[in-house]
Amino acid sequence: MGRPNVGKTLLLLNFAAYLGVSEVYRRRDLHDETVMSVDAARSELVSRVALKHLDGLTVRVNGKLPRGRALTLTDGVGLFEGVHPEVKVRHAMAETLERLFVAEMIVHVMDSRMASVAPMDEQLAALGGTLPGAWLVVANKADLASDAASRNLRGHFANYPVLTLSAVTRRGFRRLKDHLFEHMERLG
Ligand SMILES: Nc1nc2c(ncn2[C@@H]2O[C@H](COP(=O)(O)OP(=O)(O)OP(=O)(O)O)[C@@H](O)[C@H]2O)c(=O)[nH]1
Ligand SMILES: [Mg+2]
Repeated sequence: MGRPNVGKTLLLLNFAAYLGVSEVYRRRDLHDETVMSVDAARSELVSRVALKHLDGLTVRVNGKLPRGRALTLTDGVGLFEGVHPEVKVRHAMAETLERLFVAEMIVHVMDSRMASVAPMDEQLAALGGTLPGAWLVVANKADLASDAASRNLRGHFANYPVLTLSAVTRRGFRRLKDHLFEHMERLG
């Protein structure tokens, strides 16, 4: 999860492909889940326009996973301060926030280029520290950021593991996978 436009959807889809997954599940509402290819999802759901889609997106990973566990990865809608005028956006935000309390791990995605940390990110990370699921901060878009900017973010969230990566170049995906799998081993 994370604020709009930080690259959550592209990260989910490219990481799914990296794990060998070729299909994802798109849920428009409770009764309508469709299967689509990772490529189709990338062209339809990744956008420079923030909050362009509010659909749920789920990746199910099968295969060689630690302790024979199943792995389900889900996308979140962009979170922001204030009350959005559209009911659909408010519902999607509430659903995303609800997952904070049930997920076994949260990946909190930020844009490495941020000059300062947004209040929404501060609030999410503070809440994350109190929840049972493990919290991982991902500093995305590293291909566009200076090393100093990435270091700044790591310094700011010194109490959390911070992975600097790029959803576009896939730099850092190996470390993301290792982190996830080690967490699955710990969960048993
Ligand atoms: N250069 C670069 N661009 C990226 C990266 N990750 C995402 N983008 C671009 O950033 C834009 C937003 O990506 P999305 O994946 O749609 O972002 P999101 O966080 O899902 O946005 P919302 O769903 O609106 O909250 C798109 O134009 C992506 O191509 C990255 O690591 N590097
Ligand atoms: Mg998205």
